[in-house]
Amino acid sequence: MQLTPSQLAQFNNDGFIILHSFVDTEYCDAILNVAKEHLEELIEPIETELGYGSRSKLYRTNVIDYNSKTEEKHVVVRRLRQVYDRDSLFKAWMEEKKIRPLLEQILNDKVVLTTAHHNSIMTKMPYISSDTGWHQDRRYWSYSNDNLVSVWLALDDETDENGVLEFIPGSHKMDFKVEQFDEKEYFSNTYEPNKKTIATKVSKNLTKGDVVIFHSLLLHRANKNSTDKAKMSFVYTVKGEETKANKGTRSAEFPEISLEVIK
Ligand SMILES: O=C(O)CCC(=O)C(=O)O
Repeated sequence: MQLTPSQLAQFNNDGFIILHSFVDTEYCDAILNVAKEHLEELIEPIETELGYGSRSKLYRTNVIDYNSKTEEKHVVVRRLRQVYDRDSLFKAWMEEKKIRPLLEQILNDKVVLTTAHHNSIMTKMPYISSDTGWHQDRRYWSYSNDNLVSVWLALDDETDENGVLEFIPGSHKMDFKVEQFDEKEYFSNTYEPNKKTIATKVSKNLTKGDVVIFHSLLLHRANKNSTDKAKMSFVYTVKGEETKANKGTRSAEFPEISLEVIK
């Protein structure tokens, strides 16, 4: 399976592409079942809702032995981290061959899994989760260039009510100034000059099994979850082989997995 020239042009133009019904329901359910066990047992490393919102830029860039233990008594999980090593099912999805040719096309390079950053099951718990502000995934990562994309799998339907993803098409190619971002590098929605850009956002409802591939510089956000059921999504990041993690940063402290070329 390959992207058509017009799909590839769409990715290059918009910074994201949605592959509808890419993964079947049974596979999503199997991943969900394992993820739910890890959530019930609170298997570390876990990032909590509090940790997700309150950590400094320095922490997010440098700390590698993160876990939730010291943070709070009643843990509200925001993501299960380091999922590649948690279960063969998670590993299998991250190494799935069907998506590889598309990633090769998009990266125009050999595909390498990064386990340092998005290597997670994102969870948005009912009612108590927060909005996710406008951000670029790349902001806390440290690489020689920006040729990285995140692969988002909707393990269940994602709607306005439970935390729909929103994107600003083309923002991966825009030049931004430091003052357009707040101290945690969220793209400020109160800064007047940003409002015109934010007005171009698109909201993308997802159905269980849909996959979104998006550029590491693409501005995106998500609503909080106002339903009584957790929103769960699997997200991992790949880079081109030519893209190198900068030494001495978190990006360089976790293994990378080079994936065999599949045409
Ligand atoms: O809140 C969400 O579901 C989106 C999370 C996200 O984009 C991120 O953590 O990078």
